[in-house]
Amino acid sequence: MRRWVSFLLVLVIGLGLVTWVGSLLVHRTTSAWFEKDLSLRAALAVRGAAHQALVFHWSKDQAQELQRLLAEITHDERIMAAAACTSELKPLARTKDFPDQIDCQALGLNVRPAADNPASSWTSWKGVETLPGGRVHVSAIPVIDGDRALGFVVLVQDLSFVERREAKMRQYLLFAFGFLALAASAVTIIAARLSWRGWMSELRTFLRGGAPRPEFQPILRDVRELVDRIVGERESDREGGAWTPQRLKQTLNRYLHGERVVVLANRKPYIHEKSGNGGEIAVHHPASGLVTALEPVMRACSGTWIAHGSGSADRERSDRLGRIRVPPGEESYLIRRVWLTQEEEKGYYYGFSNEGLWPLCHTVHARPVFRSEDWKQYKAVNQKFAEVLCQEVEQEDPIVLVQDYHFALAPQLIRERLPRATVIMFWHIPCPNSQQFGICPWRKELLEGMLGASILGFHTQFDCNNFIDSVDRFLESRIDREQNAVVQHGRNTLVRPYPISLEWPARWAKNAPPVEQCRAKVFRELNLEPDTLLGVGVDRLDYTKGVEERLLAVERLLERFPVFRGRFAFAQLAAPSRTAIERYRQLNQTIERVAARINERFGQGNYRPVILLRSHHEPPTVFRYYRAADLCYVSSLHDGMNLVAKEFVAAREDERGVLVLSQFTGAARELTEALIVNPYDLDEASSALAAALGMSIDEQCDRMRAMRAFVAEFNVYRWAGRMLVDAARLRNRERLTGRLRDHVSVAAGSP
Ligand code: ADQ
Repeated sequence: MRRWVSFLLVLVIGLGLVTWVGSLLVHRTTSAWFEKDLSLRAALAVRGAAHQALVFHWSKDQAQELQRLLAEITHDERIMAAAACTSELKPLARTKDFPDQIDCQALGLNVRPAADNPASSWTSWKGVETLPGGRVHVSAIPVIDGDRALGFVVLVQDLSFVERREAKMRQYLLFAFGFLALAASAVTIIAARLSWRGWMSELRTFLRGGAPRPEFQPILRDVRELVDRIVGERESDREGGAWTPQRLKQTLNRYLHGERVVVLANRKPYIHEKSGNGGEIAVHHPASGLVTALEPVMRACSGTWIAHGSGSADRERSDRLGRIRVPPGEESYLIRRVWLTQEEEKGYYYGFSNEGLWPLCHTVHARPVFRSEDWKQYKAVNQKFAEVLCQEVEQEDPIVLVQDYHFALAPQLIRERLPRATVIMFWHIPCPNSQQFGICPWRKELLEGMLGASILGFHTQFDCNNFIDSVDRFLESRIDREQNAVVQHGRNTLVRPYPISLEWPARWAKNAPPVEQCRAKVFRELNLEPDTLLGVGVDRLDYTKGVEERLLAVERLLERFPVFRGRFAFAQLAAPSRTAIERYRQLNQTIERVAARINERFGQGNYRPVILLRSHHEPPTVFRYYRAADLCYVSSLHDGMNLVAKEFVAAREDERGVLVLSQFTGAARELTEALIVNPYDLDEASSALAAALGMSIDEQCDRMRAMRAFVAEFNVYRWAGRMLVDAARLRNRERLTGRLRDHVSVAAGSP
């Protein structure tokens, strides 16, 4: 509709302009024509048939006869009046209605250059005069008898007919232009309709398998990709219903013949730590989104998880090769721990990974630090892990899942040792744009390392596009935009979005006590009044998670809405993280300072608005807090996905509680029923907190139900299943191509 209105507007303006210019031109041209025409008529009237008689009566000074002659001349319908003036510029005769304003003296000066000039120098004169009755055309024509000038005749002609004719012509012109413009528009619309139809039928032909025209290639590629993806997803979902551990196992059996999966990650799901003085050994589950997502997948798939043995009791609890079966009591898969020296850990983990790549990939205005010593360790550790992985696999073409930015070089290193391996690399954090990526001095090596993978997964299409742009900018390779793949050294790497999620139902929610009990226990632990409204935040203490902004939003809420003072408390579960890095230590202090200030401003008696619980909490505790809360605020400044948001949703079987979620998380694209905020905008964030605290139970239920349905369907088994099915298709294709290549070389070698 808007397009039509704009089209009509442009049409009308264009038409107006053309008409205006046209009528100006018409006016000028027709005026010139008509004036010329009138002058000729006047000359003809005086010099034609009446000329002899004029000269005769003039020379005899017969004024009455002259008047009769002049009256005869005015019989011409356009000549209104006529007069005769002597050579001394005096009136001699005139018709009845000759206007008084026109006098012989004034006109004569134009006709007779000087009093004593010869007759040959007398000239005709013409002009337009404006009289009370309208504009008239005046001609003064000399009357010459041999070499004697007798005087001149003045003819006054009506100009109104010129204006009438001009107006008529303007009307015709307008009509003609209007008609032309409408005809042109109609032709354009018909042409556009026809080409749209042609385009659609081309598209249909192509989608049914026909050959596309080259100019349609780019759009057809997008359409085909979208259709393929939707159809693929629908089919695989329809085939097996909901994604469960059983279905993931079946998928592995069906597509990958039950092959074992090998995971390479920095973290592992079970860390053995010696506790305090007693020296007892406890098992910890690390605060890590990667582990949260991948552990249920490994329980479903079996296989080996290779990771850094970072726990103080990891060696004691592993065999000679660093292996241990987990989960305790279930023992469905194997963890292989890799031992790193302090120097390696410092350079590879704290240095290059977390002071270099982590800030490089997150747009949070933290400066990345790149040291060549760290890079050396990063390369060496990637090499070490790749070697361990090759020891762990039992066949030439294993399925390997390389996890995250700690191992950007590993896919290539694995490929060099096991050329037939199917390597899936998943990047858990955002992928920066090419400009930002270009900051890294070893950008080419990183990209080449990642391209060793067969499939490269990111959370969103946006991240995939950023990666492909960086490859395009920094490497000599071919981008196959139709397949969303990078082709290098004759090998394809598919670049695909696989938004990560949680196991469903979440194990920790399933095993948790009822919501009321959780709430009661948390309220007891925190010493809260029964009518307190409770908010929670759960994070590793990392500057990308926006914990400081979150506390400031709580402060702003209490400033703007005094009704919540004394009633609203915010519990922040903050697991210390990467404390060997200065930036993280600073963050710890800042959070402590801000929390103390807010508590001083708004606290009274036992009431503290901010409750900082700065330690690692095991999943049952984390889930207890989710279930006890009225709201959960996730305020990341930039986050690949953010599983805390999904965990909160998974924890709320009672369909209560409100999620306030930063727009800068991958999760915000999926959990659209959350209250989505810009965490930098404290007014907006505090308004959302207030809205969450005042939200009706019905609305809470509606929103929570929709989000739970989404996370249930798009769970982590689906995430892994889709990647593994894509990997299986790729393996199959590669096997067939390999077989074909073997046939060709055998045939070429045969006599
Ligand atoms: P993370 O940065 O670790 O993950 P996130 O996805 O939010 O972030 O996962 C954090 C996990 O740690 C959650 O399971 C949470 O329960 C747990 N956790 C947080 N604080 C805790 C605490 N104080 N005590 C105990 N446990 C705590 C990275 C990316 C994310 C991406 C994941 C998965 O940065 O964007 O979602 O990988 O791909």
